[in-house]
Amino acid sequence: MLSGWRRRNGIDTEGGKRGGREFKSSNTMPVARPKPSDDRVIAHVDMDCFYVQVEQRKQPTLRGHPTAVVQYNSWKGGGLIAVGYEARKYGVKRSMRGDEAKKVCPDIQLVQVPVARGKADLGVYRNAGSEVVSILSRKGRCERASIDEVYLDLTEAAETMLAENPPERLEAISEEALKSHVLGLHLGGASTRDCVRAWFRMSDADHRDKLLACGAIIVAELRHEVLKETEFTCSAGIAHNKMLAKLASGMNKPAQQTVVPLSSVEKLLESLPIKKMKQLGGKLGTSLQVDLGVNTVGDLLRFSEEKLQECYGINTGTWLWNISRGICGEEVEGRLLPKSHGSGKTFRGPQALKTVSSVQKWLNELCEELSERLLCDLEQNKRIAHTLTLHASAYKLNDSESLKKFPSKSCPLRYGIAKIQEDALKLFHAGLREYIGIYHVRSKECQHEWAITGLSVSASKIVGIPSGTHSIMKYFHNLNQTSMTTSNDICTKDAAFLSPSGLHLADPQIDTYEDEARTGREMPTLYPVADETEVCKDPLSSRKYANNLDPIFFRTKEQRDGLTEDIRLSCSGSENGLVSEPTQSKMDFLGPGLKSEKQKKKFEKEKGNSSILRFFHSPDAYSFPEHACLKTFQESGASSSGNLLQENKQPTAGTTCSLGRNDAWSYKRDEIDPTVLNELPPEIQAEVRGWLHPQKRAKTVKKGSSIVHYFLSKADL
Ligand code: DCP
Repeated sequence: MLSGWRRRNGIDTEGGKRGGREFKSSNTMPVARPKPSDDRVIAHVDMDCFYVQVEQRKQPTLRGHPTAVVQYNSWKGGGLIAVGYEARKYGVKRSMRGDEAKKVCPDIQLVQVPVARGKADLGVYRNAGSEVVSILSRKGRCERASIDEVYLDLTEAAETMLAENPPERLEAISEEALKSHVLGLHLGGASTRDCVRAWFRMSDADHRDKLLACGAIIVAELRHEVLKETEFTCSAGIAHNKMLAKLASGMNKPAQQTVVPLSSVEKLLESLPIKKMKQLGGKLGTSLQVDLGVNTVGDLLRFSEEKLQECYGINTGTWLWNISRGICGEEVEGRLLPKSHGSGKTFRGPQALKTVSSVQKWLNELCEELSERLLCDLEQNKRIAHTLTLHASAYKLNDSESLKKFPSKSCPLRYGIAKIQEDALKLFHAGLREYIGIYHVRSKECQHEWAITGLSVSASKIVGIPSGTHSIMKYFHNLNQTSMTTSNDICTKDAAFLSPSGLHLADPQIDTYEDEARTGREMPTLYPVADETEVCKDPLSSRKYANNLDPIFFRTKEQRDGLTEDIRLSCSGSENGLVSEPTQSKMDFLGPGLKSEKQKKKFEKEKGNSSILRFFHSPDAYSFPEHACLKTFQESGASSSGNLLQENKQPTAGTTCSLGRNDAWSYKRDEIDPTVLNELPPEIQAEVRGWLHPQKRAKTVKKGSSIVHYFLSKADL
């Protein structure tokens, strides 16, 4: 009998491949044979009980008290998602409900996760994570791996230190560094601290060990800086590759660091339970146990690479062969920003969604959040996402096969809340059709055939926009045209094929990656749940095991924002007024006048920072109001080119001009920040300037270069 993983991934009992093709699975590791990597210095830094520390920093009175952070739902005191170390001493665990935690630790302080749009709002944690990342990235290449985890490549810094200021020549080694745990160090009667000092100062040590010693000193310094500047403690692992560093960072917590010299690797892996290894906590790990009798990583050494490939495919087989020897060629990616954004929510037990309208309501909320985060990303980092993906978990009512997975669906991402919402709903319908069958979708009874227990939307394939606003404009122009072609006939595809490695899950970055990785934290259920108790029992293990199970766990927090949406004054600001207060948006300078002194001041302050992005920020500024815009331009004669033009009927100075939606597009000419025009392409600048100042208006504007043409796709002209 095959275990689930092998059966699902097309491996037969003899270990061959079914169907004549190599399987692709969520557990296929994207591995080429790694280059020898034992001269690198890699650190993995992990914040200690991260959400708790963030809450304690917000409320310093919580410091020193047993504290835990609970999910916002009130059932049995809410689900614990982070437990402080003081509370852990009493036996409080993340798998507990608040009420249970109170029983074992009556003094425990339970802090609620902030809530927005009916779901957890992790913005405060995300921002705190960014603070830490900005400090940790000071000494080398830094990869933000999740909301509270970072990989650092400190090879260069360690080499420089070794060349210029090696540990044996240091007058003093910091206390923090001396507290390091160095695996495999023989104490020989001396105190640990003395042994560590001796290890650091060993001038005749192996070059690779010396590099690690330098790395450990650097990491201790960085951790100290994090503490000083943010008040957060973190733990770290220092090794020659990412896998070993990650393994080590969890070995001694909180506020400690562990070093893995090359000579200690074999021993470390020999007895390491297979399921403790990253990527092996789920079905693949189970398959190794059940099918191959592998219980520790060291047990894998019994199998040849060919055998492992035969059992699990080329990539996974090679990856397994490598990890059993402590080999990992994965580079630390220089990436401080998320690879994707996502927003998701679980609907447990009776909260499961059973109608399309309830799904749509929640999708709208999730898309709004996603859109908002995409807008922040665009504005702050000049990045744009290309792919929208919908993940859902569901079960079929009265169906013994209800474990069937709801297919994830993707399509090109169109900016704008409404577009994202519209596309997400289409993706949902596409998934539903596949999930329950077209016949059932059409039948009237389908309303009660399925239930959705988790929904998430995510935005991926995020790339930087080439510098220069002209490029930005071009970028969006092209994007818009693409959108136009797909909007009516959304082309969905399985999310699984988004990544070059076949599946999102196949990418080891995904499960550790930043916010999205923690997506699962909002959706800790994998499978249909009839019993809420069951679901809530172990959010941690659900999340961790989910890494190998269900894509929905990886992507809860992505999002896209909308250039067309109304935005808040601050991306990280309050949740209010996303759509209700267009006049408070950064587009005030295009809005119907400044309402108050405060607003005026803000406008003055922001004037110099004016950006074309503000233009897009206005409600429906980009994607939607094409026709409205066209109409009003025509009416006002604003454009001088093409058949859209009429004679000069430009508004006179000081009058209000409507560019479409009166509430958001009216403006007083004098209130327009001229710097925004500089960001438009030259030919458009000329046109707009002419339109604002008729007397200076350019006489000729190339046909087809009007602002209307600029913003509209050909299809609309
Ligand atoms: N988290 C969550 N839901 C989960 C698990 C975690 O929302 N099921 C959040 C809260 C955690 C943060 O992610 O504080 C980081 O998770 P970790 O697994 O790194 O655990 P902690 O940082 O809380 O503790 P540790 O010190 O053991 O790393």
